Amino acid sequence: MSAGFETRLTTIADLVEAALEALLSPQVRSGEVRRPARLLAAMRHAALGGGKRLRPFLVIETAALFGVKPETAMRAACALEMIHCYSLVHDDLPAMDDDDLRRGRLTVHKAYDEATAILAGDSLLTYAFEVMADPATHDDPFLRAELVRLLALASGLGGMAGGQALDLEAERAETPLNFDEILQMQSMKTGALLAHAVEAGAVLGRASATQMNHLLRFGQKIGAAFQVADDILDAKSDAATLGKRAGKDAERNKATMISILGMDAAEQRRDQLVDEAIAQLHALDLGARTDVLIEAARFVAGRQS
Ligand code: GRG
Repeated sequence: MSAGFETRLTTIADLVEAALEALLSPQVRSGEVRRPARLLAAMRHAALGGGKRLRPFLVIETAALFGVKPETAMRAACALEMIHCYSLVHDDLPAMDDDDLRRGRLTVHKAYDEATAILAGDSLLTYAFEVMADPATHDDPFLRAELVRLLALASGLGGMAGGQALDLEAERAETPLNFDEILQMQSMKTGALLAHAVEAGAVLGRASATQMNHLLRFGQKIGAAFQVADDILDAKSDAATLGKRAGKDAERNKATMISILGMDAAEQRRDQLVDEAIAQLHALDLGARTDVLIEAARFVAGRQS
């Protein structure tokens, strides 16, 4: 990772943190009756003070390809990050992955309680859509409606939540998923939100249909690379480095890219996906403007946590 890329990632993460902090302040907003303190504290635990902020980074940097300023893309970026944080809270619940550690801290249901964690996830999910739909996000109502529609598609039945359902079903099934089924499940569970990040940036930048096509494929490829990298980290790393439990897939005898392909081929596949992602950026023909997204693709694959 170049020093320039690292600085940009940190700068944007700090801006996202500040924007989320403002959205999750105790200040009651117009249309709200009250912000219940314990629920708000649980939402803040889930959304503030941790995470790489990869999805907001991709929204902001994709929009920047088209000259959109970070502050103009920030609310769409925060809405997506809130959906991501909600998914982590619910994924950690006893009914799902039953984890105690996330981002190096106690999971929300451990730090608070299960009912509060469910409600914190619900409230982050609904707040994300409120933020996206708000006129402050963009002055064009049609563009806002499109962002809302695409975020819903990425998060719901045919996207992240659906992918999580397929994953849970597979854990309880007698026959493990095959290669194509894993690909599909992962493209929904993890890939959909990452692809949405790039898609939302392209919508904000009013990308042409051809540009949108290349960027969407770029998003899908890095989503797939991210998940292979996640499987590799789960197998190779430890809780101290990851900030969450490691070795879960093997413990559960779960079918992953590694159980099917083996470690070496999984690493090759991850690198090939990164190359394919970068090829989509070259096809945009935007010169050095895409350099930061090229580095982002490499970062997704090479991350250590
Ligand atoms: C509960 C509806 C529902 C969905 C859960 C995304 C998901 C579906 C569960 C997360 C489980 C998981 C750990 C999947 C692996 C990929 C992933 C999303 C890792 C965490 O994302 P990072 O590395 O996390 O971007 P940070 O903490 O940096 O934001």
